[in-house]
Amino acid sequence: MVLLKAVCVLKGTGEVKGTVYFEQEGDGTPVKLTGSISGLEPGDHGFHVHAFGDNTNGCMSAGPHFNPRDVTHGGPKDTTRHVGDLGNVTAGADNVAKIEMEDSVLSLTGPDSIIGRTMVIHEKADDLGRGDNDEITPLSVSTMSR
Ligand SMILES: [Cu+2]
Ligand SMILES: [Zn+2]
Repeated sequence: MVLLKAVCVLKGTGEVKGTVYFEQEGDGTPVKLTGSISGLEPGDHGFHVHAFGDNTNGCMSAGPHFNPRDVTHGGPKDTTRHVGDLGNVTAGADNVAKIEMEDSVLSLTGPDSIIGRTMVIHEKADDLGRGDNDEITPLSVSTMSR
């Protein structure tokens, strides 16, 4: 099986920047995400894949969360969630969020592929569908590539 790889270089407003690497052993296997994002306020920040690769105008052009099955928003561990729902990343006192997660819903291949879509890191935390904070200010929107 060929190891699939992708990378997203995040360049945000102000100081926010980072790199996220994606690896997957093939269709139907979990995707490993590693990397880090710096320049963040300490605390939780919403982290999603949005539907379109157009990052020219923030979430206006990147569209809603990538949601090929047309279901409701959730957290990464919920059975009902958008494919693009990765929940939150947490920045420490050094303003850096280390990314080390595995996700079995999104993919680098097939109908749930996130390649060519947009990764968004938000100013505020994602309430994972349990509250009413809907779309939150993006700090960085960057297109994923192989
Ligand atoms: Cu988002
Ligand atoms: Zn969502």
